[in-house]
Amino acid sequence: MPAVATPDLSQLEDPALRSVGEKVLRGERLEAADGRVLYATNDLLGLGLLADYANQERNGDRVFFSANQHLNPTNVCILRKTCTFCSFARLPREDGAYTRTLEEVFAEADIAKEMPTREFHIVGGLHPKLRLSYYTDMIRGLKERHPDMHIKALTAVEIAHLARIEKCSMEDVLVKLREAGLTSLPGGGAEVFSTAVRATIAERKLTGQEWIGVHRAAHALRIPTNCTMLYGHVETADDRIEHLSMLRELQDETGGFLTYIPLAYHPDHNELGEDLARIGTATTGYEDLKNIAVGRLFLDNIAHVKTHWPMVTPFLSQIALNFGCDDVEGTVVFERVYHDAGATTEMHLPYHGLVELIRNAGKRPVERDSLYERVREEFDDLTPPPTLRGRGLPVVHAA
Ligand code: V47
Repeated sequence: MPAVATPDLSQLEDPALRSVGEKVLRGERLEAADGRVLYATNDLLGLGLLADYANQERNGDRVFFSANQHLNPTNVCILRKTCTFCSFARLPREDGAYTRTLEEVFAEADIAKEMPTREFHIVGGLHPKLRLSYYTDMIRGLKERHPDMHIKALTAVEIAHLARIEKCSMEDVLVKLREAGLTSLPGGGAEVFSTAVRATIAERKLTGQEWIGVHRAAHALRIPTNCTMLYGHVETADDRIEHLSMLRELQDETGGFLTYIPLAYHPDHNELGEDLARIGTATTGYEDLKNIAVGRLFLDNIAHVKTHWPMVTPFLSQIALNFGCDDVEGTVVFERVYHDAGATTEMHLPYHGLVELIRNAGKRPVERDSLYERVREEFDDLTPPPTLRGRGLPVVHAA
């Protein structure tokens, strides 16, 4: 890997950022006070310069992406009334509630046969009646139909819910899912770990410590997981730093996190957005880039930082590649969690569109699988696939 140019700290506008920058250049771990400086600075370009340096030291100009398809088997969730930030969940008899049969899930997943796809990303709600066997049968059925596919499925909250329903330990749930073919867990459900924040936005959800406990259990079983933070609602900079510190601590202990994904809160069609009078005003690009950069600098022990383009747009994700990010969410195909909350992005970014997005940012695209094994690095013979228009699939117009 070519040597990374050392940033000239004297050029940084914010003097406070310079002393944090010195630590970054020395490869020293940042403390909570440093995190406060990073969140407080208005020198966004200076912050980006430091995060880009930290990322390039690790990853050079390589940017990972995955060919994946999201599946959401149900939006029925017993936390519908108390997770006030969520627009996806429904009560069982509420308008718009749905629960797919396994055949319906398999039919939607079959789209993967017509596209380059290596991963199913499966998340839903806490359904009061769906048993563990629904999910193990689903994973088994998907693996039978798509033997090479990786399955990244069920957030920590869903795992804990299934353990409660089945009256067994979460380890038992994880082992059964793994036997069925599970590869890894997604990072959702973390929100912000602060008890005070959770009391406002997710009163009855797993506590932060419990979320950490599920991931610790998964890592002990050698099931790798992702981690997230939902920002841009009622949390303070200190809440964010506490959250990142808890993720970093678990990673020191287990090494089981693959990637960190900051998730931008979308305020439409949920109670929290109404309370905050924030309808139609999602986070700003400034906040989005800041959260990417701080994540890269603070989480010195997590290999990857991913930008979730359906939330922040493919355009901002492209810029994020110069603000500390080395990983872009995949082709997705169907996205319901953010689109129910007012996201205006397309749902599907075609494979060649992702490659171009990364290349046009001056970076080197690398297709990866769920475990970050490289599966393709040469794209010179890549030709755009036939148009999907008229096939009932969303189409991306620009990248
Ligand atoms: O846990 C819910 C968030 C998450 C809203 O692991 C909202 O690779 C914004 O975790 N506005 C689920 N966010 C999605 C998720 C994820 C996404 C992409 C990749 C990975 C991965 C994981 O979505 C939830 C919650 O934090 N969410 N409602 C909302 N209104």
